[in-house]
Amino acid sequence: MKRINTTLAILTLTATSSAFALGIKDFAELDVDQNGALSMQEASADATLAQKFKELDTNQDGQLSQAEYDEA
Ligand SMILES: [Ca+2]
Repeated sequence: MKRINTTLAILTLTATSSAFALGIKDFAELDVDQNGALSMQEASADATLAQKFKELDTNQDGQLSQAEYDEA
């Protein structure tokens, strides 16, 4: 039940982000290994996100955190 609530919270957040407006896939959907960050390989499942990856990776660790993704 807790997991379902967390999922709903994530979906709600995603629905209000501009990433949603841009038509970028959900963070949770892109995070295939569910480690809480998107690798370039995971991000490349979405063409728009892949294009913005370097710009969004503000700490340049080669991964997009949820916070970095939310800046899309
Ligand atoms: Ca990941």
